[in-house]
Amino acid sequence: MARILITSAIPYINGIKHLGNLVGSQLPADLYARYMRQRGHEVLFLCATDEHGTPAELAAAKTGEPVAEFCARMHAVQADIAAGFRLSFDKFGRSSSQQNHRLTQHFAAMLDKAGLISEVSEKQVFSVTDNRFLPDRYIEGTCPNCGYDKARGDQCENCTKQLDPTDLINPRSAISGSTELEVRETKHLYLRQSQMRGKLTEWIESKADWPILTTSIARKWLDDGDGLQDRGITRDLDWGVPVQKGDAPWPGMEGKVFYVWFDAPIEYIACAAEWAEEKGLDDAAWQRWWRTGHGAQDVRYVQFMGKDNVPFHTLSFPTTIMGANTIAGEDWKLVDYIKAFNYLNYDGGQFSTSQGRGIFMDQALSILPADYWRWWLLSHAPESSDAEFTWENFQASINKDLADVLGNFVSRVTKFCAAKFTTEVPKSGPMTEAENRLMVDLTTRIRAYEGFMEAIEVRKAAAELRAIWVLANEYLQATAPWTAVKTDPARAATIIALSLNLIRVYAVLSRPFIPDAAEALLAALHTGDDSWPDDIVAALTTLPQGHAFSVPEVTFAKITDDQRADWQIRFAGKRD
Ligand code: B3M
Ligand code: ZN
Repeated sequence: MARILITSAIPYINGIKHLGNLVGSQLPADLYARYMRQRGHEVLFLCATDEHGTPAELAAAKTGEPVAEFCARMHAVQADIAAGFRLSFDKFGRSSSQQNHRLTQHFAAMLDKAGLISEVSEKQVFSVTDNRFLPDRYIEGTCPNCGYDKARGDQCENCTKQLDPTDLINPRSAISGSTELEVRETKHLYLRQSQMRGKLTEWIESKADWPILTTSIARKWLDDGDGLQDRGITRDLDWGVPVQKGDAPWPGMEGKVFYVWFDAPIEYIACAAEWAEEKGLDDAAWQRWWRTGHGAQDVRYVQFMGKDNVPFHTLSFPTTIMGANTIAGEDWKLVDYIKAFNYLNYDGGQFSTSQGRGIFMDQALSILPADYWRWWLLSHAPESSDAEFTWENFQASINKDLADVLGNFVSRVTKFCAAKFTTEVPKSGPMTEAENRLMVDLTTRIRAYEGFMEAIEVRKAAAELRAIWVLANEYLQATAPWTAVKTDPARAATIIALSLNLIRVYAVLSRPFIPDAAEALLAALHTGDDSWPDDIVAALTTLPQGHAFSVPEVTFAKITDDQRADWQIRFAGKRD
């Protein structure tokens, strides 16, 4: 038994994620967590909301709520939707937690001790009326390029030109509208990532087994002269982790907070502490996952994320961890494997949160159960390249894989048994060539499935699972119990007894992908035996003769052309 720590990139608080976000981190992380738990490993699966930064402040300002209230409300909304998708987090934490405040301040102190932080003086826009420095996005004015009068200090939304606040004509504060702005000197902390180039390069080069997508992005930034620039890790915002050196104040940094990308990955650690607190456990309980001197030397730590998040996880966060470890002498766990994903596109374009384009998690659940989405998304995961969601493909995959292949097998076998025998597993007789071949094929494919799941080859695992389902239909086709029952009922009974057992095996194997359907099948079979089919012969005799079952309701309904057309129109435009 191994111990596996799994984290998914933590979603920003300021809105509901779309299906492209879901398939790029949380969903495959859940697949892996579920599989590893099922195989008897000890798993700690963590995710959280990413609650700091300008987007959170702006979103709260838009709804008129104090930012802390906005975050608390949106956290509950996101937690609810995550539960709806059956994401099996051991803890869904919050980057605004006290634990994260403390750890972020602690790491800053360690990095400072390690000489990896520098203080840099910068000129920045100060609003006299608001009595604060304004981040670029908080300054509005007229775009020098197109004349749009609501351009932001970082970019013009109208012509997309990237701007500096000082480019704006008639600049004003986005908070108060005041034009009483001055350019003042202010100090910020910078993380000296460039000092770690050697160590980071050596570390990435040692990861020969990582997905190419992950290492190629990391290498690109390491090789590029500017890629590993020192980064500002403080901001002039109210909402965030106050800049402190551990418990002590940081002179000159009063009123500033850490940059959201500095504290967000530290939340992976803080989340474990939140988990321990919720469970009433002590610090040792979470430190055994995170500190190599406290038990985490045996932990395998796997991260899941979209490709846009890779630089932060291969350069910045490792700088934080390595800095605290190798220079300041601590013992934090570095990631062992990073699984990154490409993008999922939507119907000829991109999913877009800012434009409300695509299907969002809450909308998805309002039209179909989680399993339908889980299956499609995971079986089309954007691993080796970007993937595309189309309604035609969605309809075709669901109807074929889930309804025709898996659902149809279940309903044929259970209904046939109820009609020709009883709702109990019939008596099994001698095996024939057909059964032997099925067992050999199942064994080969199940071992391949296990291999893909362990390697986190999501699409290949899904394809293998589908192939395993197909074997059952081929077996039924070849043995034709509906014919056999007329001449040789004992033979038909053998086929059906084996097939009923196969339904249990399928429920167990399919559970990481489609957990609700798997539960429903086990419930219909009146069994709590979810043991893994290590030995297929034994697995196919688990439900003995006389074991009662119920004919399940339709496991998967087909998506009709009318439904598809309706959804296609409904989700064509902008989300309101
Ligand atoms: N919140 C970006 C995102 O949601 C960011 C990830 C943080 S992971 C530490 O894609
Ligand atoms: Zn413009």
